[in-house]
Amino acid sequence: MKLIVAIVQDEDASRLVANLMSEGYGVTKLATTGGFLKAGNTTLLVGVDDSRFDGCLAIIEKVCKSRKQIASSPVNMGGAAGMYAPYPIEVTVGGATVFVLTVDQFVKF
Ligand code: 2BA
Repeated sequence: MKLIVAIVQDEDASRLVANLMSEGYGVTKLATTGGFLKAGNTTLLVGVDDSRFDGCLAIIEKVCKSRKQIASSPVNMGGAAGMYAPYPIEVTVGGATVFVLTVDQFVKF
């Protein structure tokens, strides 16, 4: 069994959960925040049997789209006090960042 930890964009989260649930996957949805953009994203936990692992990844790949976003990066303007000005940069946020963990044990009480 595997535990899939998938960080996805909020815009894709509801459709992804609906697609996974309709295919019989169990899903836990967490509201999370990206460290770089400091914007909300969604982390899904999906426990899957090995035989259904590829199918789960295929759904994540199909539903989640990469998008460009503008981030404000502080730029040092110099000076003794260290003045910073926001400088917009474009970043491409991936469709999904996926970690796969092997599950040693799975119990429900
Ligand atoms: P954020 O940390 O908010 O990052 C959003 C996007 O900003 C990233 O997209 C990447 O394109 C860009 N980015 C991140 N750090 C950067 C940096 N130091 N310099 C320039 N650009 C940077 P993704 O790579 O697709 O990541 C999307 C979200 O997935 C991340 O949101 C974070 O929440 C999560 N994530 C990505 N890699 C991770 C990792 N190794 N461990 C834990 N979470 C991760």
